[in-house]
Amino acid sequence: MVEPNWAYIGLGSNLDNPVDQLKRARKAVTALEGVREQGFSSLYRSPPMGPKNQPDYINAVMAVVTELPPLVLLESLHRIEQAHGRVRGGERWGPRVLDLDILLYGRYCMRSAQLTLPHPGLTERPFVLYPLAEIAPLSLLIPGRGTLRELLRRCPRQGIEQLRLDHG
Ligand code: ROI
Repeated sequence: MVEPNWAYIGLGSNLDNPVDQLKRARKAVTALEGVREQGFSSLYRSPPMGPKNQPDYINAVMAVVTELPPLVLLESLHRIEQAHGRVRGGERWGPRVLDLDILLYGRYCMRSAQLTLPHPGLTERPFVLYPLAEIAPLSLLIPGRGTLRELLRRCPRQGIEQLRLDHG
């Protein structure tokens, strides 16, 4: 266990009832020992980035405070993905039942085979930045990339649809 840190987790799914996948994943993350939920964005629908021959994605972002070190948190998220029937090692950028990514972990910067922080896709993905902006301050510093406000300015809100449904 380490000192509590803020972390932001990206959730995505485009198979097997994605809205339901994200609701169940939220519960599973909240139930982890050493993890407390601080916020959860709306759900967003967007066409697939990458190969187009797959269903639209549902995405959301979750804020937590955690005492788990980054790689331990990552392992816990992988276990949740597996419990949801995620099979790793499928087609690169192919469809998935559940994807849980650590987007940010405090001000940590790291690059290892298992984990890169901040998440390398964060800066240009509207389906990550706009939900993040719902639950994080615009002054949030993305280490090495500037503030959330600056990233939003460079990333048009394009192709994402905010779902108006109760996902509590
Ligand atoms: N595209 C969208 N819209 N949302 C995702 O979460 C997502 N995840 C992926 C790839 C295949 C890159 N495309 C995506 O892993």
